[in-house]
Amino acid sequence: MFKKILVANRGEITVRIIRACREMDIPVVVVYSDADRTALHVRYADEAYSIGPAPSVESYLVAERIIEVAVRSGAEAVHPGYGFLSENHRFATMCAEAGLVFIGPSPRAMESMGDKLQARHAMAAAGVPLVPGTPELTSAEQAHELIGPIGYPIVLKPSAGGGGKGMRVVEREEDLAAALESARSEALSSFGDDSIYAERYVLRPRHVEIQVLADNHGNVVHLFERECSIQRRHQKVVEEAPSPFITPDTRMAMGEAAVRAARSVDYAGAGTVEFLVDAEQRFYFLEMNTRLQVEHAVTELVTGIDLVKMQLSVAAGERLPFTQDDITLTGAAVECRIYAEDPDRDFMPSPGRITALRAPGGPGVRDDIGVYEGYEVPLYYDPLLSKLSAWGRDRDEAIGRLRRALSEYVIEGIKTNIPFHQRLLRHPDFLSGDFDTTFVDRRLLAHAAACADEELALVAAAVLAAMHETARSDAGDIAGAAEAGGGSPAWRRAGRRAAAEGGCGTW
Ligand code: MV4
Repeated sequence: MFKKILVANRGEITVRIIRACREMDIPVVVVYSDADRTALHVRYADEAYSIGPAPSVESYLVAERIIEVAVRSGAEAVHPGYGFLSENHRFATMCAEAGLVFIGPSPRAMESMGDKLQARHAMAAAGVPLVPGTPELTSAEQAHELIGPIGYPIVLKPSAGGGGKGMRVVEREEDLAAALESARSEALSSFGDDSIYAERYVLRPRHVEIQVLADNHGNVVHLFERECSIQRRHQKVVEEAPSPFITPDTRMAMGEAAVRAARSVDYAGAGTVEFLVDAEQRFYFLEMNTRLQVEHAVTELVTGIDLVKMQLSVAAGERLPFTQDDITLTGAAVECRIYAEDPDRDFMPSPGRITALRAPGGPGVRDDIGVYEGYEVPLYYDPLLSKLSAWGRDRDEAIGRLRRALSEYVIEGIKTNIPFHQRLLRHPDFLSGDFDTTFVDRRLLAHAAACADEELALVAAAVLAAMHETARSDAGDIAGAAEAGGGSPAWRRAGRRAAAEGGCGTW
């Protein structure tokens, strides 16, 4: 096993990786930017080195500087975490050239999955189901011809993209040429690559992803699925395992497809194969993430397998210690991402000092936190504070524990999205498992906005009623009337209506 490793990341994921290393007696080196001198990952590490100014392009994204620290500190391997350099095949190559093991798949596997057209090609050859789509679109005429047999709506995607960036839905043929033009120029400026392709647009899909794990001896297994449909503007907020939607047959078929996908690119390490699943449980390959994911904890909770330890041991050349038949799914786990953002202000980031902090505990609760009391959350990075997960014998127990844990969580000094989670975890459609990727924006937040409007209307009506009464009774100020108005007909009617309509304020 490695004698020392470097983690090229920050925040809660770096803390998570350090925990695995501690359990394996591996000393850990970390790097930090000027904004992260006092960060938790720096405090947890055995050694820490400054790598530059706060903006990540000048610190966490500077491959040369990170590799230099790794070599200088005597680390043998580099764990990239997620984000930053984690899916950059050039960084993986540079590590190898510096004599460091990159804890992840080969640069070739990363490159072929990083280019979405290349990935679709490889998946088709491996017999993994794909959404009907086109090769690269090179002109409007050729695009019209290729899309004809697929039919509308379609979605244009940049081949160099991923995670929904630069996607464009085209509803009608007459909009194609303009959409293609703008997709191309956005792709060029975002990714330095203007290749675009089209897929049939799947309506109200679920996002279900399969965790895979492979060693360098040809062994590939899957660790079942994570349901990730609870997301807002392409940002996941709640993930769970198993999916409440898919059947055991679909689960098995998706697991096998994911293993074929990984095998076809000689994958090694931990990876995730993302699928869209339609209402009829047909599933289609979307993309493969060649890194450890934010939401890996729910898989760990239902399988009992420590994914980070597995990453380290396969990177060190060891064989997987289990076969597919040894892997079982026990109970259910749900995770919510706790962000420093203000749900009342369109989820704007809410950086600042954490003046009080008490994390929950108790049966079935896991808190992967990256901050501490007194810490100042910087505005330069993703504002993820913690991932709170709960395990239960079944989904209801997991959700009950998560709600209970959220109610224990105290974070003061900054705004967090905890109130959003509390509302979500009581929503009837979430509880019944009846949701798709459009649920948060279309149902949950739309409903909350309507409630806010309704509440405002009720308050306005009540104030008007109170003013009216004040004027009539000549009994003093509005506040007095409003207070007395506990008994006034207008106030009572407003209150009764709000209660009877039930939708608002019940979750
Ligand atoms: C799609 C799709 C519908 N049809 N592709 C968004 C993220 C990126 N990985 C792919 N995405 C989508 N691709 C076809 N052919 C709908 C989405 C999509 C989505 C996917 C997963 C999770 C959330 C989503 C939210 C909106 C759209």
